[in-house]
Amino acid sequence: MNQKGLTEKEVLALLNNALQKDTSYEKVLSAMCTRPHPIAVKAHMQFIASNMGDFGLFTGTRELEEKVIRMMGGMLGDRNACGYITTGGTESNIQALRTARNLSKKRHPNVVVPDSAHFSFDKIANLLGIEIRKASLDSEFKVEMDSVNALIDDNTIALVGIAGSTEFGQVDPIGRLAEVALSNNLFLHVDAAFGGFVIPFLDKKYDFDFSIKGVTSITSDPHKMGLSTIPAGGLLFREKACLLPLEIDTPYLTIRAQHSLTGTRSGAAVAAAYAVMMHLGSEGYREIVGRCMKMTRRLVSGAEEFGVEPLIEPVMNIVALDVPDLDGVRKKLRQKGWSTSITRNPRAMRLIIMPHLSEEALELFISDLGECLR
Ligand code: 0PR
Repeated sequence: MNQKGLTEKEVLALLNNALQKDTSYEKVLSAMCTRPHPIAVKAHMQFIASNMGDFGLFTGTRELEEKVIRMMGGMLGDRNACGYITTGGTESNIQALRTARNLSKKRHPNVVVPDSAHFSFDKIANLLGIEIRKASLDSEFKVEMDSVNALIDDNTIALVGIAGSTEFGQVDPIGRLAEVALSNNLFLHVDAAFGGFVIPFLDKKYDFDFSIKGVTSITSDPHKMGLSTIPAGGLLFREKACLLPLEIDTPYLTIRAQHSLTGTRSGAAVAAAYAVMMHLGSEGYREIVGRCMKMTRRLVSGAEEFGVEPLIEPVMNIVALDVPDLDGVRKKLRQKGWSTSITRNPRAMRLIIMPHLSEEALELFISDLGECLR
């Protein structure tokens, strides 16, 4: 650190230099985050000093958190669900399975997840000492129930289903997972980190939430399709009792106990999530999701004109394109400024049509893709 501080102008110039090196979202088709809604940014700034790690001091922000959880519960099939605003999908998944583990008291616990599960579950294996068993997928990249059943044994404590898988945007058969969970007395966690703010607003209906008996907990992230600021994840439980195994005593705080994984945590993210949800309402989200889906269909039809097919008909605003010479084409697209991603198995080009993408940018991408394929 310098002994003498710089002027505000000098510091802001340094920040600007750094920002120039960051990728602006215009040509990003690889991210599940997006530019936050302007009202979320305003709310974030307004609540920048509020710490939910000691929410006895910030009772107003705490009320907002309760309201966000109630709104999210309403979106996810149970107005009475409880939970809290986490730092994102990773923390929510960790905490859900930490609850499952603490409730079960098994000495060598295992959890059955779909092979399409996000890498946060590999972190969970390492952190929580839980064996993660990966069930195979069917031809549409949904988890295969025979494989799930074959992996369950006496040490299984939970099943995981994904509603909006990271690579394919696919929704697992949550209803069938719930039947198996109920008959084996297992915890069922649904990872809707991405899908939580998409599926409720699609024209086609998918059963994936608390309206299915047997779903114990859900991850759904305001900082993805919720258009809130980072870091805002959501963890919801059907039963209040599920929060208890996460609690530790906090004798020197203004609150008696804390159930979050982090200590100090952002009240700004809570206010941002509240503001954008109140401002958009379900009509606003439906419009945004509708636009993303329309653009997703346009991308598929554009790619098909070049003879490139999607691996599955997109369920949500995520497309996996079966592009020949994948690495070569992605490299050429990169040179044109496009950021794309991949699916692992099978390898394909993974594209996410987030709200930051304009119609003009999409048309440019389609024509650049055509050029790079030639
Ligand atoms: N569950 C699912 C289904 C996810 O897709 C993700 C993240 C998570 C959990 C973990 O969420 P957090 O990253 O909030 O902890 N999926 C994206 C991914 O890893 C996240 C992402 C976001 C990636 C922005 C890139 C990016 O630029 O691919």
